[in-house]
Order: sequence, then C-alpha cells, then structure tokens
Amino acid sequence: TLNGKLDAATAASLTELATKTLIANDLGGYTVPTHGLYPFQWNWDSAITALGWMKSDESRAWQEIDVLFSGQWDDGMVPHILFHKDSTTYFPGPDVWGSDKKIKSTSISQPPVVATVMKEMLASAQDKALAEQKVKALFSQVVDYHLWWYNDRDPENTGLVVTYHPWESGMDNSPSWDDALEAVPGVDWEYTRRDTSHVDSSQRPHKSEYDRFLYLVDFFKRNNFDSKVIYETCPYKMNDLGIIAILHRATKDLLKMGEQLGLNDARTDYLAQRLELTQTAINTLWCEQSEYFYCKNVLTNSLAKVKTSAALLTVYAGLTTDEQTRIINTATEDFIESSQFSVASTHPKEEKYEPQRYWRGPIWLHINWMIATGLKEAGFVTTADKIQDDTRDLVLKSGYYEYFNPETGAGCGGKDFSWTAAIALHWLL
Ligand code: 2M8
Repeated sequence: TLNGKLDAATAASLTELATKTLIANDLGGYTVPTHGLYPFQWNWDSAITALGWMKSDESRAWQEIDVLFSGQWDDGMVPHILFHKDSTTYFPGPDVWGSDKKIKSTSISQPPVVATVMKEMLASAQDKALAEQKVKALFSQVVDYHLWWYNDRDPENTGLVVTYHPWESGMDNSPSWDDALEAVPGVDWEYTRRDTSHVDSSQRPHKSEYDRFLYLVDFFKRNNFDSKVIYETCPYKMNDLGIIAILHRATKDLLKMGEQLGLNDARTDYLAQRLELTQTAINTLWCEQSEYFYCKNVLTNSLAKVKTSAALLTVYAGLTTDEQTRIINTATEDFIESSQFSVASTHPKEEKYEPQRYWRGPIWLHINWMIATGLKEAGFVTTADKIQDDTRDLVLKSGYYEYFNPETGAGCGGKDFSWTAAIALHWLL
C-alpha cells in the first residue's frame, strides 16, 4: 500500500474530484447519496455530507442541515429518508411507507450523528457568525430530536434505546440482525427491487431480508405510526450498539455546544440524566467472557454474538472504562491485522463475514472516521493513524465509491458517493 502518503498534486486533484462529486449530487439544498441508487435525502448521509460542504461552501453546508430538519416530525423524529421529489429509481418509495407528513418520509430514523457534525462545523467554521446563528436557530429542534430518541425509544428508562428496523441502524444487513430478523414474517406480496438494477446483487442484501424489511415497513403503517403500540408490539426490537454509541456521543456534543453558546436549559439537563443511564446500562451489552460489546435482541434478551465494528464505536461514545478502552483498542488492532484494508464492518474471522456484501464485511469511511476519532481522543494514536492511512489508501486506489472490499480495496456499491467524498474532504485531504 501507499501507507497513506499523498503528494500535493494528488491531494489537490482528489479535493477537486470530491468537491465535484458533492456538486453533482446536489439537488438544491440537499445532497443525494448517489444518483439512481439513492435519489433522496438520507439522514446520516446528509449530516456527514455537510462536513464535506464545509470545505467549499459553508452556507451550503448549513443549508444541508436546515433541509434535513425541515422534515422533522411533530414528535421530534427526524426521518431516515426525506422524499422531497418523486423518483422511480428507488424502492420502497413514499407510497409504501405511507406517512402523511408535509414532506413525505419514512417512519423510522437513522444514526443521529447530526449534533456531532454540527459541533465540528461550529468549531471549524471560518464564518463564525453564520455558524453561531445556525446552531442557535436549530438548537431546540436538535434537542427535540434527542428527546424523541430517549423518550420514544426508551420509555422505560432502561438507558438503552431500541431500534425497530435494520434500515434504522444504517447497517442494513449486518449479521447482528440475523436472528432477530428471522423471527419477523416476510411480506406475501410481490414487489420489484430497484437496488439490484443499479449494483450487482452479490453486493446487496438477500430477498429473504428484503421480505422482512418490507413487513416491518407495513407494520408501522398498519399501526398508524403509533409510538406506544409499536413499542409494545413490534416484532423486531434491537439495542443497536451503533445507534446507542452515536446517540451518546451526539448528546454530549449537543450539551457542549449548548454550554458554549449559553443555550442549555431544563431540557438539556434532562438529556444529561439520560446520558448517565446509558453509561451504566452499556455494561449489559458487554460479554465478560469474550471481552467484547454486542448488540442485543430485546425480545429474546439475548446478545447477538458476532463481532462487528459497531462495538468499536463505544470508545468514540466515551462509554468505556479505561480497561475496556484498552481492550477495544486491541480488538481494533486485531480487525486491522485480519484484512488487507481496515476497518472491516464484520470481523474477517467471523463465519458470517462476507467481504463485499454490504454491511457484512465491507469498509465504510464514515465509520472509520468515527472509530479513529474515538481512539485518538483516548490516546491510542497509533491505531487511529493506521486507520486514517488505510482509509487514504482506499480513496487513492479506488476513488469515492459507496464502500470498499477489505481484502482488495476495490470500490463497491454506488459510484461518486457523497459521504465518501465528504469524509475525504473533512479527514483525509
Ligand atoms: C443504505 O441503506 C438504504 C436504506 O436506508 C438501502 O440500502 O436502500 C445504508 O448503507 C444506509 O446506511 C445509508 O444511509 C443508505 C444511503 O447511503 O444506504
């Protein structure tokens, strides 16, 4: 590999290409992940993409967040997809989801990285006045979003929010969901997938998974999106480490921004209490025997014992004890050593590891950024730098693909992908 080294000319041309990628994916105020495969505004893609916009156009970056929050539901939820304009290239679209809000959307959310992104944007802004004005204007809506997570998805104060759909986790077909998903019935109606007409089906989830994904979409609609009913009867309920860690970190970042700008109040005090609950409850996801964190199927009260990179985000969240931080650093080193490029989303020695099937093995750059950020802050700079160098090598080798094969470094999925270009601009170039 090139060990992450870039000369100035290469860095300049990669910067230009990344900026062009965002411009090409801009539909006017929001950025699609990539044309064709994902023609709408996705929640966590959009947040990550705003980091990329910061390098070339700060007001466009803040607009990305404004438009994302324009689709917020009255209860505080920020949907996982906003269907601003119709498109026939994606399935399932707004009619299948069936929500009746002013901006059509899905009825689930996605990993809430947005407050963390806003804190980074505020810190790095050249135009401080604009940044402060935007954070002040959006702050209450972001607090609503976080309150929604804690109240709606953890009404019993367990300290661990639940997720209702693999798509909500953003890690669609992670092996962590296999057992829980098997208990969900499949839909009995015919449908035509669109994803496999854009990319090779060997890189996508199987039909058996899609049948269940769609059953859940229908289930939310049949229950009129009623939070209480869904909490009590949803056939799929997971404690997802990715969401829990990203939410925890983002809540802390939200409180820090609030403190900096004098915006904190009783509602943010309440969020601080929820942080304490999570800090204690996270240990119920720790397996002493294998010294690792796992997602939990809440309905069967069992840990999904497959090693995924989501567990490595606990350090980024600041949820680990000193000893656990050391153990997670060692586990990260083991991930790195087990494939040519890092960090594989499922550990390469796991039976369920598949190096090119979506979230069952491949590398995702925004996850690398989060893992490395956490380890660096915790003092494990060598591991963090190694991840950053590997990530740079991937981009040099394969460009701005959706995700990457950990064995070969080949780009997979969609081409000219927004969050990949954005992470390059924010972190690599
Ligand atoms: C993938 O998910 C969508 C559904 O949300 C899909 O496969 O149709 C995931 O990688 C998800 O994390 C991501 O936000 C989305 C758009 O990039 O694609």
